[in-house]
Amino acid sequence: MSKFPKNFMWGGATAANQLEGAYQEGGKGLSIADVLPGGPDRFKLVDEPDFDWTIDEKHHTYPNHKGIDHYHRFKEDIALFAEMGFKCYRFSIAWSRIFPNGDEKTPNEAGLKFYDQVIATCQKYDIEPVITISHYEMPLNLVKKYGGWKNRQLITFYERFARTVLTRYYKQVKYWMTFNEINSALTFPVMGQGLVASNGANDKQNIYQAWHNQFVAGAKAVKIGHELDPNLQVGCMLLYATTYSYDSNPVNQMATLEQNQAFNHFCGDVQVRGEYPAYTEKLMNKYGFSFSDLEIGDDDLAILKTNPVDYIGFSYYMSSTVDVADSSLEQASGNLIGGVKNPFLKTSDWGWQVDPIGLRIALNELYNRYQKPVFVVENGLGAVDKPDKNFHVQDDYRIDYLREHIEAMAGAVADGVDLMGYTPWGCIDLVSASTGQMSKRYGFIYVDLDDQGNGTLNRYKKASFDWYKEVIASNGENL
Ligand code: BGP
Repeated sequence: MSKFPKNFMWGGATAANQLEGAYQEGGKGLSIADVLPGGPDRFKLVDEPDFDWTIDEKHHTYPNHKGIDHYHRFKEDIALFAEMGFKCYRFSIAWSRIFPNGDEKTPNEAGLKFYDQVIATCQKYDIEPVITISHYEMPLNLVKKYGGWKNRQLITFYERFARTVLTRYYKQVKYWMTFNEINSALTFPVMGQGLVASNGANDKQNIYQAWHNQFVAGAKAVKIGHELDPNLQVGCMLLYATTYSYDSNPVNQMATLEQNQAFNHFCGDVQVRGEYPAYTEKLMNKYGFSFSDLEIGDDDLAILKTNPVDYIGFSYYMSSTVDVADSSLEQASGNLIGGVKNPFLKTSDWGWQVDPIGLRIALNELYNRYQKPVFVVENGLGAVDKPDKNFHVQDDYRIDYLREHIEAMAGAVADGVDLMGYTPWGCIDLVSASTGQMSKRYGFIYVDLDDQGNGTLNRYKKASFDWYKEVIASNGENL
């Protein structure tokens, strides 16, 4: 008998701004992702106080403008996913294709037509679409004119966007997520919240205010979804980094508990339980403000309470290790949420600490905390692939990484975790979120495109393509 449930959702995940390209076609407006320059300094550049939002083609590349041209090649790409046997495909809808400026009343029909076709192509192959409503992309106008998510008016704009896409697609699409990695705003508030230095990203109160507005907007999307069809599954999406104490020093253990509350659990607690956790005031006091300083609408708390999410989607790439007692310990440079180096773990080419057992722990922690189904909607190894002269990539390192994480998921299922599925990140090579470059690749499919935007854009199957095909066909038995 397979270790995974019969209807386990094997698939892959992408995000509109990282693969579609065609950034000014079909009536699409500019999004925050379109003004992020490529390269490791992309967040620093956009965060300069005098950043003027002008696309400066002379000095910077903008990889998202072209993406991997999925906008024109989605049929070919989805056919390749089908060849691997995908049961589901997680993708996002570019907000700026549907509402180019974010604040208009009428949606852009050409944008909706594009996703009609994407969804129809999935259906042709019996692939279940899983849609992230907002994935690190929001109309630039909402950032410039309204200051991003710290402004309450965004609730109305998001509600309109969510209602538009839910109403259009609820008959074809059962699985939805409200905001990608909502908790990541604590470390990078640019992409998800539209907060940059010039509109107060350095002030933590803005981040918590933005979260509150997103929680309410997300709860409204849950409500709309359930009104359309009570069986619709609308989930949250968290960036989960299993967090260890470096040692048994109670001081480190306490700091670990607090990091878990602040990073891994706060956003999930509100969205899954429908109320702010008991430790909310403590988190806010740390930054010199109080819950009562936030702008909370009369019905907000009731809306949160009555519209919790149906499942917990999360990304898992690495764990984090906390030490506050010994300042001489080496830091884990590259790890998304910092911490010290864990001597038991290897690191990826980008310094992310690879930890498959940490995924089993994450699954247990999340499921036992909330008792709602969990879904690993991102996981994978960003690596520099070296194709041979026929463009074949022998990515055994990626296969090893994925195998170990799938084994960890099987362990969690044996632990009793209700696990819905697995959609490894970047199932086709796409633009990296943190570097804005192509050279950090995750895919089963190689795309001939380099960091300067040169290449044929042709697609080639990597060794991991056939391997994953067999994993799916055997429901996780043949690893
Ligand atoms: C997550 C994001 C994705 C994605 C992935 C890999 O944080 O949801 O959008 O890109 O991480 O990150 P990166 O591309 O920086 O390697």
